[in-house]
Amino acid sequence: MNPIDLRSDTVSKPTEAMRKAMASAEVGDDVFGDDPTVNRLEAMAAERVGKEAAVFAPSGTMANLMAVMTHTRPGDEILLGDECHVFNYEVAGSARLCGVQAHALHNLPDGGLDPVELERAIRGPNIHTPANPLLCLENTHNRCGGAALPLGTMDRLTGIARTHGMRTHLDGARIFNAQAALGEPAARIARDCDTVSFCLSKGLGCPVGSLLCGPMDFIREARRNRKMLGGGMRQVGILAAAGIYALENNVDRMVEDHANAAALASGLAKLGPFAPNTPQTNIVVADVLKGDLDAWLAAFRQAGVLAVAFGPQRMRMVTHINITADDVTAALERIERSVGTEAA
Ligand code: TLP
Repeated sequence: MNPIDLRSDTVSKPTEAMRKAMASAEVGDDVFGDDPTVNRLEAMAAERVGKEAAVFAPSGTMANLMAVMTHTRPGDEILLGDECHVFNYEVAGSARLCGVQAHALHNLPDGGLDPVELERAIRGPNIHTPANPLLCLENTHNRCGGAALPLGTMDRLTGIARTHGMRTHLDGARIFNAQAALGEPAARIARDCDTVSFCLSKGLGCPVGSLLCGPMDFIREARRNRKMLGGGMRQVGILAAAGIYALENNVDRMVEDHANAAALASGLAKLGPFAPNTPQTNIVVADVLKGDLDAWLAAFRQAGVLAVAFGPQRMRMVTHINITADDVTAALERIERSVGTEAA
């Protein structure tokens, strides 16, 4: 029995058509700026999110790190949500490699921040305090169950940052899921963010890669920082070709992943031991009401469904390009059987 892999949208495998595009990619040494396919992807990415320029990065983690490094100086303090990826899952790279302190504000369940709390956190000029050059937001918000932050929230928070002379970086790892959920173009969602990163290797279905997008001079500096971090890649058009293919073919289909996540959550809710969110996008998080999380994850695995722990009594399941509506039905049947066994 093939496991139905819902651990993340990062697990998706490139389709035949994507592999063909990769195999026939024209390449060159990208550190010299010579890779025509990378150049095309970067131009396309910048255009899709409404920014002047873009730089290809090996991962979302490095794209965010390059953003923080380029926006700040050692000793600065960045403001972000306490549930965001930069704060929780990037091995404190911004502290270690950029020398910045993170001030984490309480994330609201919709992925946003309380504007009053944000205003209060921004420090005025004082001989004792660090400077606050940067606010980081995340849309869609992974740990907030794939919440798509509405435009009103984006505009309000970026407006506060701007008023205080701060810049905003958007971790838009899944910004095209936000686009699909909100019915607003990614460029509008990121409009008032100075920079935005997004991942090719999640809902877009590519094997590797992320883009950091922003003003031309910022991206020039970010490219230097990428080199310093060891992220200067050579004949990487082979990966950029996957990104171009995905931006052309895999964006509009994301609504299917969202419908599949909704079906998965409503099926799970009927089984009893789990309290799932009502997913807006492709991420289902479910609280375990009965029994032990690790025992459930093991039982799911045994039944042929892969999920991950996402908190002490919380699991996460993510739909993606390799998961069909039939897979969701099959996953629910398998889970239902394991619930029966656990109950017995
Ligand atoms: N998220 C991964 C894990 O690291 C948790 C996942 O399975 O969801 N920003 C956001 C919002 C992300 O969710 C991720 C990956 C990243 C950045 C980092 O991307 P990569 O994995 O390419 O470094």
